[in-house]
Amino acid sequence: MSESAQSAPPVTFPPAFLWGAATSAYQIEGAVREDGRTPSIWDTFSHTPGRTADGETGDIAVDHYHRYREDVALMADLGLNAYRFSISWSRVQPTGRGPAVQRGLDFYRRLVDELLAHGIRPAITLYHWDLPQELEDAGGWPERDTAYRFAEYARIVGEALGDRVEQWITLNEPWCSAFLGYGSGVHAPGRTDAAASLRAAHHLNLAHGLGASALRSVMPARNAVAVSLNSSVVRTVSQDPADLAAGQKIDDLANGVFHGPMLHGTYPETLLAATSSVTDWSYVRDRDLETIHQPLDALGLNYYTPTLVSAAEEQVSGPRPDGHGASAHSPWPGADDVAFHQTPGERTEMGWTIDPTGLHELIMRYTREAPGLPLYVTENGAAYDDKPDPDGRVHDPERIAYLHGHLSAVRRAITDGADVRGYFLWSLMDNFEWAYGYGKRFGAVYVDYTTLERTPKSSAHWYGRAARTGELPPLEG
Ligand code: IFM
Repeated sequence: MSESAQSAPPVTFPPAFLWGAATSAYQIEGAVREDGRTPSIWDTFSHTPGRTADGETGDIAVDHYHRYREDVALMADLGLNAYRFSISWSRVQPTGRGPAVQRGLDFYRRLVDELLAHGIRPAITLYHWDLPQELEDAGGWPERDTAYRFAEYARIVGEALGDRVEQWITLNEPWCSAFLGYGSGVHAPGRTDAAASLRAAHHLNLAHGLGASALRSVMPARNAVAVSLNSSVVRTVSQDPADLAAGQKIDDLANGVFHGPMLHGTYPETLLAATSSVTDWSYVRDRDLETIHQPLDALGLNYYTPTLVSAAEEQVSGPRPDGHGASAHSPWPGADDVAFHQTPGERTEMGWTIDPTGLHELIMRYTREAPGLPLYVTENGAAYDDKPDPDGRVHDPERIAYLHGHLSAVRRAITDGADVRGYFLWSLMDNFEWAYGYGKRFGAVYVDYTTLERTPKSSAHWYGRAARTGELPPLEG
């Protein structure tokens, strides 16, 4: 550890700050055929040969469906005061439409009650990528009807849990659903159609707007409705106009395509122009933008690493080192004239460069874009190749350093005037990292995938201490 980190003044947080951890249903629950649940697009995708590392699936995952009490107790022992989890849509509405399955809702009710009994504030994400397969069979997110189905589902969950859960997130990282799911195809449903990915983006936006009003129509007014965006911090290799234009294009495709309509009620003109060879946007109907532009109570920011681009010397299609998995198809429609570069610096096991300044930049950007809107870091964390010592303990000083750096960046942003109310570490425990399977460990809690035994890593103890004291403990020596 550097001397400056040792001797730096303590980093302290406001007393009401939320210290949470985040997970998502398909990544942790398992029990995929229990209590009426039907396949989601991730069940289908992960069971399709060649789609995930070693053909791994979320069939068992970390068996949270059966071990949720143990997992809540773990969080409480560590001292966390908030937990963000997602609902499996096909557990609640197996065909993606029509009446709810009570057993599915009951599971989440039990989980919420367990959290509340331990003094942990639940934050629900309604959609973390696991569309019911029947809705994909009917066209998926490129189809407008999927947005209406989402609103119906949002209403059902809001009615069931709105009396006991105050924090609600409509969508998690719609960029991944649209562009990795329908563009590059590295995520479910694995389609590779640039025009469909932009249609999907619009219907995800519409789903957010319709879902937010459906939630508000059935929930107490005190509840907060938000969305979690994986907004990119886009940097360019130079200030050359061609590189700046490349940066603008990626910023529009990563950020403006969602925050434009959600926060400002409009798609950026530069986005419409840049994608005009891919789509004519004729599926954006009158009043859609008004519907999407719902007042939000908070904004969730998910941050891992910045994105570095330049103008491409020649047109590039296919695989690029943009950190979003290998595919012959680009997740960036209309951006074949942009080149992606590896940001210099130390990297995590995902190959993602560690740069806490990006988190500060992101928070300050949204402080300007959406003045007065409370912000939460709804995901931030790192994968490392963690292994237990012979004594069974798991030491992960790199993750502690990562958390220290990023939480310090959050604190700097608060000092600089940002209204950041909480931080959710990704992730509570090791889990199914989508197309990477179980090979990438993001957890603060280690999971032995043979026995499913949970062991808090040293980062979990470090983070728990931060949560209990409101102050970052020193780095491990
Ligand atoms: O595991 C994912 C999560 O589901 C969404 N955000 C990024 C995480 C790490 O890749």
